[in-house]
Amino acid sequence: MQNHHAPFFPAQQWDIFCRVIDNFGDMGVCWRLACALAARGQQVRLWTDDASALAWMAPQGCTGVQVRAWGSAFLPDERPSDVWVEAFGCEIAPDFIATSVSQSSARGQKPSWINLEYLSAERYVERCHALPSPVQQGPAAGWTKWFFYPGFTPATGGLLRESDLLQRQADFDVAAWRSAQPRAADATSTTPPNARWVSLFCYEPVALPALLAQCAQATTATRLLVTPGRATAATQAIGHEKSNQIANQPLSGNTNLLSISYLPAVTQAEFDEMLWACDVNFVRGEDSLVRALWAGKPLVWQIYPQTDNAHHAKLQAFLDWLQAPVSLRQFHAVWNGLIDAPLPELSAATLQEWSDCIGAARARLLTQSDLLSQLMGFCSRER
Ligand code: TRH
Repeated sequence: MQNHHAPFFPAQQWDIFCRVIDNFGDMGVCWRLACALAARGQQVRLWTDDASALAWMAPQGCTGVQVRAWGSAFLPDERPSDVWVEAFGCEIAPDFIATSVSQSSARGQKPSWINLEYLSAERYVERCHALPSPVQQGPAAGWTKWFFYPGFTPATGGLLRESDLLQRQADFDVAAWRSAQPRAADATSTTPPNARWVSLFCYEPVALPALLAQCAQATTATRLLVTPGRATAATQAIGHEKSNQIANQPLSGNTNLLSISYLPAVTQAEFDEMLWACDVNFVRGEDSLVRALWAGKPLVWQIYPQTDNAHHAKLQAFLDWLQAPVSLRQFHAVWNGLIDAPLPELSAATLQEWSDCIGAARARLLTQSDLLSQLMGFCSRER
């Protein structure tokens, strides 16, 4: 069913191709894109070599989205593709291309072929967004792929932002969400009302022990919500005993100022709610960074590390776009291991400064067109 947000686009058949490298971001982005397309009345097949994360990310599935095994054949009488989205340079299976080429010559219409790239705030993104890339070899030789770069400025492909996101955020009840959380395993009493709620979704930041120590020693209590997988393993590796020792140090006359909850894996919608409910969000990779920007709270990003340290320039470009204050830059440099220095203190004044910065960045983004509107517009012009 076509919804009222995009009456201009006829229902089309989209094929999204996703190969999972590691972690959850490849599937996370592709699944959000697929569901957002379906919400605008489009039909989607999502071809993937590893759908396992969907068991917790989206156990409810999504009407209008079919998940298909990578390399599997079309079903009899299936609708041919109108748009291919090759996510993160994953290279569509040659058999799929060959079948589609013969279908499209019979039909007299080629699909639009989109190469959806990784998110970056670096300058090349504006230069390369929407450039053609002629296909030289294989059954689709002579066709054209189009680079589509997500990004943070109007000259890029934008960011995924569902049309009902702002309404859902406005309707969200932070107090109810917090009171529904089970008590932290190490808590001796309920979380004080003035506690700072902090979410932790990260890899293995070297500064994690420093963060735990800082939270334990602060004058404000911290309720730390640790996501499953690498963040939990990294936190637990620091050791319950050690973190309890840290937490029980009677600094400033306080004890037990840090309580830690280890969360189960939740759906993407519930993950977003956690970000809306917290005062500070530690996020990582690609998709959760975007979701933390929409949450509009102080955030700290652990960028996906690359072997050649290419992520350093990518991180700086993001902080430049963000117009990050010095304390936020310094915290990111330490958190991402770019420099070996003490972790700046998360004082109330510092967090206020970060909050102003992220709020302003979010406001800038909200004046720009979202990724899906741009992608659909691009494909309808290109066809
Ligand atoms: O998991 P990631 O580190 O993914 C990374 C990055 O995308 C990186 O850029 C890419 O190169 C690499 O994968 C291969 O972080 P990201 O991108 O934030 O993806 C996490 C997804 O998992 C996101 O969609 C949110 C979702 N999620 C849930 O839905 N529920 C949960 O409980 C948790 C912890 C995450």
